[in-house]
Amino acid sequence: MNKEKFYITTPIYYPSDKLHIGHAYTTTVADSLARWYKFCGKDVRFLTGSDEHGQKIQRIANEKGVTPQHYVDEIVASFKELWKRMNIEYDDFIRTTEPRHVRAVQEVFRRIYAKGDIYKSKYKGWYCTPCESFWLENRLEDGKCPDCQRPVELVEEESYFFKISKYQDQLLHHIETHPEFIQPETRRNEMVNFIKSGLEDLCVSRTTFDWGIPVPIDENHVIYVWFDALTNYLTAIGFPDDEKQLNTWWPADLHLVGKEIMRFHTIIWPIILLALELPLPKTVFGHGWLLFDDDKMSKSKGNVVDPNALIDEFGVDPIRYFLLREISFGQDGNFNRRALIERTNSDLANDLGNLLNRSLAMLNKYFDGVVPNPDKLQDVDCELKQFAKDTKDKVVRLIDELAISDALAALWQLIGRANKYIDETAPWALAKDAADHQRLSTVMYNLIEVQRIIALLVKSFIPETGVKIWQQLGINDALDDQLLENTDWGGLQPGTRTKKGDPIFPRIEFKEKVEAKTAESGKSQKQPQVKAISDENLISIDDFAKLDLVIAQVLTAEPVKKADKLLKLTIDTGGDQRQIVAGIAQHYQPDDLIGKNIVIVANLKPAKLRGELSQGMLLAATSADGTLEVVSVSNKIKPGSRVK
Ligand code: ME8
Repeated sequence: MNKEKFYITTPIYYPSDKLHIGHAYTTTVADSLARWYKFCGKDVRFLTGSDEHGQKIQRIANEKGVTPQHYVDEIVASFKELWKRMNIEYDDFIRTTEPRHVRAVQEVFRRIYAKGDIYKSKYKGWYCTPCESFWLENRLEDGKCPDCQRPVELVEEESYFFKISKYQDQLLHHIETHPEFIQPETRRNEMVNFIKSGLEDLCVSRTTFDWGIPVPIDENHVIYVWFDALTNYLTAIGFPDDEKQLNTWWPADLHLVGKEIMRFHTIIWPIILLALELPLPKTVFGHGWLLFDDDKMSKSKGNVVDPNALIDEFGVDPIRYFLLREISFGQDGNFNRRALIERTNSDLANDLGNLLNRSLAMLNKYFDGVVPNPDKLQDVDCELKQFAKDTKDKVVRLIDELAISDALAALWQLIGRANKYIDETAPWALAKDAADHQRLSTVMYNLIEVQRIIALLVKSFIPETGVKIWQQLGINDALDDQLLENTDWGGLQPGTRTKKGDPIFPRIEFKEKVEAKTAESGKSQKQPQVKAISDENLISIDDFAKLDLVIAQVLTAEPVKKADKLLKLTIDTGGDQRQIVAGIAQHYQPDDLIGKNIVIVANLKPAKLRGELSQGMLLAATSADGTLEVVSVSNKIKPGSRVK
C-alpha cells in the first residue's frame, strides 16, 4: 500500500537562550498537524532541530567563557526536554553541528560553486547579528535592522557571493504559478514586492569568526549561517547520500515559520533549490507573532513567557489548546494569562470535562458503568449523529486550509451539541420509569459514542486529554491505532466497561476579579460630554491602531439567564465566529439584532459575564433620553472589514 506522504518542518531554533512560548507555538502547531495527518492515514515526517552555528552563538559562548560546542550542547538538551514535556512527537531532531549536516551543507556549496553560481569578492555593508542577516544601506530603517529594529554593524570582509539575482525571474514565475507556495496571501504580496525591488547577490561565507561549517574549497571561510541552516531540511532526509529517502520525502509539504523569516524561506531557500535543480517546497506558511502586551516577545526585550513555568502551573494541554484556539493562525495574537485561564475553564473544564463527567456519572448510576445496547434512533439522535459526521468533515477541510483555530471552534460546537443533547433527552427523567429503559439505553449509548468520536478528533491537538478520555471510556483498542475512518458512528462496542476518573480539567480559580468591561456600554443613562481637545486627552495614531475595530454580523442573539440587562450574541467576524455579551437587553429585542452589521472591538481581552464568555465589545451610543443604539453599517460592508 502506498500511503500519501506529508513532510512538515519547523524552523530550527537558535540555542542563543532557552526557548520561549513563541517557539512552543510554532512547534505545537507543527506537532498537531503531524499528528492529525498521521491520524488521516498519511505517512508523516515531522522535523525540528537547532541552528547552532554563527556569530551570535560564538559571541554568547565567548561571554560565558565556554566553547560554542559546550554551550550549545547544554541549551539543546533543554530544547529536547521542553518538547518532551509538551508532547511534541518529532520524527527527527536535527542539530547543525552533526557530521551528517556538515557533509550536506558542504555538498550544497560545492554543487552551486561548480555550476558557476558562487564567486569570490569583497563585502562591505551592514550586518544584524541577532537576525544573522546582511543589509545594504538603502534597506535599513533609521539606520537599524528593518526586521528587528536593532542596531546593525558595519562589516567589511572577503566573501563568497551567491548569484541569487540570476534566479529572480524564475522564482517570481514559480510564485505566480503556484499560489499555494507562499501563505498566507499577505505574506506572498510582501515577498513579491521584495523580489521585484531587485535582489542583490548574497554573501554566503564569513571570515571574521570561525564558528561555522568550513567552505569546502577555502578553509579561511565559514559558510554563512542561513545557507547552513536552510539546508537542514534536506540533510534530515538523507541528502546527499540517500537518493531513495530524498525522493520519498522531498519536496517538503509544509515549512512552518514565523513571518520574520519568510524572506529566507521564500527567496533564499528556493533559490538554493533552483540552483541545485531540486523541486521547491509545496508551501511555506508564515504565521504571526505571539505578542505580550501587544509587543513581540523576544529574549532581548525581556518579556518572554517561559513555557516550562506555564506547564508547571497549568499542565500541558491548556497551553496547547490556548495556542491553537486563541490565535487565528497567520495573524498576530496576544499571550495573556487571563485569557488562558478563561479558555481552560470555559472550553476544557466546563464544556469538554463536564460532558465526560456528567455522562459517566449517569452511566454508573443507570447501567453500572457498562455501555448499553442502543435501540431505534429518534430525530434528536439522528441529529447528533449527523452533527458528528458534519463536524468531522468540517475539521478535515479546515485543517487542510490551516484554519486551525476555526477547526477547534467547530469541534467545540460538537461538544456543545453533545451537552445540549443531555438537556434535550433528560436521561434522569427516563431513568424514573422502567418503560423508558430502552430509550435510556439508546441515549446513553449515543452520549458515550459521541465522546469516543470527540476523543479521536481532539487527540492530535491535546494528546494527553485524548488519552485521558479514552481511558475513562474504557475502550480497549489502542488509541494510537485509531484513524479518521474510526470516527464513523457506531464504532463503540456495547458492553464496554467505562472507568470514571477524576475530572480531566479542574477549574482554575482567578486570583483577581474579572472586570465586566464588556457590559458597560449599556449602563450609563447620562449623556456623556465629548471632552474638549487638550494635550492630556490626545492619543497618537499608534494608540488608535491598537484598537482592532471590525465589522461583525449578528448571527444569533439571546438573553443571558438571570441578567436582565445582558444579551449574548454569536457574531461572524469574517470567517470566524465568536460570542460577545453586551448590556443592551433593555434596548433591543434579540430578533431585532439578527443580521445587523455591527462594529466591535475585536481585540479586547475576553471576560466572563454571568458565566458567559465575551470575546469583544460592541459599540453603541446613548441618546439624551437614555435610549441606546448599537453602531451599525449597511450590509454592503462585509463581516471582517476593518473600521479605520
Ligand atoms: O530564526 N511568536 O531561530 P529563532 C511566534 N534559527 N513565533 C515565534 C516567536 C513569537 N513571539 N518567537 C519565535 C531562527 N518564534 C533561525 C531559523 S530555520 C532554517 C532557521 C518562532 O530561534 C517562529 O517560528 O530566532 C520564528 O520564526 C522562530 O521561532 C525563530 O526562532
